[in-house]
Amino acid sequence: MQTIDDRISEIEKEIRETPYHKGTEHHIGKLKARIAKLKEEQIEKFAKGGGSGGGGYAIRKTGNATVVLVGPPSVGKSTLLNKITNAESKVGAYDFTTLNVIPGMLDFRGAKIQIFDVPGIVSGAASGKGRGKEVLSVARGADLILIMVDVKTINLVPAILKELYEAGVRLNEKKPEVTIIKQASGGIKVNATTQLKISYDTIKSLANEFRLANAEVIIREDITLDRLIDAFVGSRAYLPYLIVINKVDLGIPKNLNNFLPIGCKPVLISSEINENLEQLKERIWQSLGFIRIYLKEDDFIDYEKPVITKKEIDLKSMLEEVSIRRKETFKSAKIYGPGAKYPGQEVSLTFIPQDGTIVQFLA
Ligand SMILES: Nc1nc2c(ncn2[C@@H]2O[C@H](COP(=O)(O)OP(=O)(O)OP(=O)(O)O)[C@@H](O)[C@H]2O)c(=O)[nH]1
Ligand SMILES: [Mg+2]
Repeated sequence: MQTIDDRISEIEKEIRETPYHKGTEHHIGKLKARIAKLKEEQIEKFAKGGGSGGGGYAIRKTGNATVVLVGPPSVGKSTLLNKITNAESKVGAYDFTTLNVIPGMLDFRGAKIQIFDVPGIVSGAASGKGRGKEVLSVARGADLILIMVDVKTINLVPAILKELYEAGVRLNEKKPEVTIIKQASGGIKVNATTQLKISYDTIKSLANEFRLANAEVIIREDITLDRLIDAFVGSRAYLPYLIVINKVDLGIPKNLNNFLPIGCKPVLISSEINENLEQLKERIWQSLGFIRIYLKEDDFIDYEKPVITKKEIDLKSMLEEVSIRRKETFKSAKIYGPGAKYPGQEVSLTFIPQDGTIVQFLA
């Protein structure tokens, strides 16, 4: 029987053999959409914990955020987890020491950051090599991905990025500016706020491929075929990431940037000799976009237990996330410290605080 992988390879071959131009764009779009659907089918099996390969990992997420360590075997993922969290994950000088998801909790600046140590991944992970699919489905549920290699395996970064992409993870990419509204009749209507490179026919055949006969598709960017397919698939994970290079105690290679995405600033560490681990925690914090808010009640400011929230979140949304008494009654706030024009400035709940802002809610 033909497996999903066979079907994918067949369609990929057809794409390679079809020249890309305006006249073939909708056909290529259709083929790419088919691949996207098949891959999604594969990954979803694992995300649901089903599938034939032993099923996915059912891990409970707790804390303010979840970070997943993705990398090849033996780069020191477990060693790092043991150093910066309360976990004890087995460390070994051989590949695939870790066979399961091992959670650890990093306490940093009042935030509880859950870190998952997972089995190493190799090329082909997304199509099922090793524990690849399970690992990648855990990665999809993360808030931040740490791509971890060591000084000897930096050349594997592009392959890991590719595996994550294949698994539906979009790193440092904005969600496509597309809204799809299903309708009862009227066919496929496209409403673009900007000039589009791709044709109406292509958009229509993509929609049909995703079983949409009647819908309004609103597009607010000059979208590529791949991003439009992502919008139709709908379940892509748009995540921030950091590249971590371990074992710098063995020396730092000179050609490091050849293998890294342009503009990426890797974190160079040595888990074994505790080099730069504080800087790594700082970068994790920054990448998660966390800030601390200190609550003030009467004259008491709780510096011990800040509220951990994210940049660009207003006081109203922040309140929804925390458990404070009488929060429904709050109508405004007085603010002090960073972000306040003067101590005790009165603001509405649409105010966006900064890291360190002291907030006294007023009923
Ligand atoms: N020199 C050096 N060795 C390290 C460092 N960190 C880890 N190691 C060694 O690298 C080997 C692999 O470490 P692990 O932490 O088990 O690696 P892993 O990435 O979890 O490996 P898998 O679970 O097999 O995927 C062990 O022998 C560690 O002692 C480091 O900073 N420097
Ligand atoms: Mg390990």
